[in-house]
Amino acid sequence: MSEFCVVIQYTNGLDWIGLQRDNEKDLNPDYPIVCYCFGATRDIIFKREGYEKVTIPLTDGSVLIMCPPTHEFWHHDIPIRRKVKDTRISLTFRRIENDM
Ligand SMILES: O=C(O)CCC(=O)C(=O)O
Repeated sequence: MSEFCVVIQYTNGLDWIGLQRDNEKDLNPDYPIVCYCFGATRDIIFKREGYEKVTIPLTDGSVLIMCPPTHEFWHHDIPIRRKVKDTRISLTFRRIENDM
């Protein structure tokens, strides 16, 4: 078992991540996914069929913890925000079963 960190830089509000969920087969389903946020505020939007969408502004210095079983049911995206001119960086930690 090991942990890894993905670093993403959003240069400005035109950088985005499409609708997805973290359900890769090597992800350990018993551990949370933890995301540290720096820089510009960006919204993360959680979506699930039959439910209202949930929008969370990820501000500078905030920490988003996605506990299981969030990803079994909810997708998320970080949509374009044309008014955002500043850079945002996120560090996302995941735990996997097998070494990469
Ligand atoms: O940049 C973020 O805050 C989250 C990135 C993300 O959605 C992901 O890595 O699954």
